[in-house]
Amino acid sequence: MTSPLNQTLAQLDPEIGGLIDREGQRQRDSLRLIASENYAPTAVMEACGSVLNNKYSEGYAGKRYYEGQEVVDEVETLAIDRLKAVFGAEHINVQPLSGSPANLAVYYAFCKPGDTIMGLSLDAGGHLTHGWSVSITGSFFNAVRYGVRESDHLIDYDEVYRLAKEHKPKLLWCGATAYPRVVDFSRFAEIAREVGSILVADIAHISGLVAGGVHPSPVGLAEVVTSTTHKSFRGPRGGMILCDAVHAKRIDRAVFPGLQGGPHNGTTAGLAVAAKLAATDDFKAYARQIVTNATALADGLMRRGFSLVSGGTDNHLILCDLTNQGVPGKVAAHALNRAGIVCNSNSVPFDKRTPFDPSGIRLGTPALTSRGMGPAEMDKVAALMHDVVSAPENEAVLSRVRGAVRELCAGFPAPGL
Ligand code: DSN
Repeated sequence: MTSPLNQTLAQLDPEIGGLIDREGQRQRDSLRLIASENYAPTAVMEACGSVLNNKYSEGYAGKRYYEGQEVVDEVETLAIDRLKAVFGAEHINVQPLSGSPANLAVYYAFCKPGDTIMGLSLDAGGHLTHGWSVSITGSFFNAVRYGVRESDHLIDYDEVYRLAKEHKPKLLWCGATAYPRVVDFSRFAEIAREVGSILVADIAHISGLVAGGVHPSPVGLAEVVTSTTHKSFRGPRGGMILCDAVHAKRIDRAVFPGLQGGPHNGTTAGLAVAAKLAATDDFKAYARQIVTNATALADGLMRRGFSLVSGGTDNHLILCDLTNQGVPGKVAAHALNRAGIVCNSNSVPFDKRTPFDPSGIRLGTPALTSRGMGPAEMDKVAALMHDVVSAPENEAVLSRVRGAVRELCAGFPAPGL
């Protein structure tokens, strides 16, 4: 009999194996519009689930605490070199376990508790770790928040300048999780330079677009850039920090030993694979298609009466304000999910509802684009979404849309599963 240590998942734990199969089926059969999700390529998944899982590697290549690092050092160095070539950064740390730990490491590198920092407010599209009150970053630091203009939902750079001049933050954060427009990194850099702040660009959502050349890069403008690696970049679940050479030591020390122990080496290998893919012309075409698809989806929704924050999109992301449809975001997101269209409810700027029961839904095209869908499919998706949001409690509509979603998905096999 095979030892339990050598049994497959299906043999040893059919309960968990079955749940993973079910999740695969869900990912195959649904239209995944969560803006931060994607389908990691097969080779990335393979690297993540490899023997590298078994190795501890505190430290950095050539300077580790445990023996047996000859392979891991090469893996980490390759990941860094490939990412440097993609992003043109002077220094890269690939060890942060995800986006929030990457951001926390930046705080740890440059700030003391009580220091003033500044970031985009969560309800205007920022991230928790940009100084929101319930995050450690909003309680350990004096967080000043800027927003978007009520008239056009765009970042008000004059307000950023005014607040930065008044508060002189140690860190000025730019970047967002729910901002459908291009971020003007040059303007942020000017402001940071003038007030003496370190500019940190969190490009978690758009790193694939930056790598593919369809969103301006903050590298060379922001002294520090953070990102997750699994969103539009289509790599493993992880994080990274890019920075000017002058900050390399501080950032590395903040990640390890400051904040983390051993890196997840399988993830590092997966990131190296994703970086290899990101350097190709195919990836550039993919990034362009993400934006083309988001524009097509936005147009299709607006033609059907949806109101979009800022009136459209420049990137991979769309924020719908459902107030005029009289359907709360959560009700819409739940009905859409039942019909096989998966997104998340989301606050919209100046939302009158609560963050847990907001007025909007957030959509993104990285995952559907990975399936090979194009503008024609985006229009079909917009039509199906309209059907559901117009009748979120009508079981017959939900069931009809569910069938149409299955049919659409069947024509565009999901990669990496
Ligand atoms: N959870 C991510 C998102 O969905 O945008 C941010 O960390």
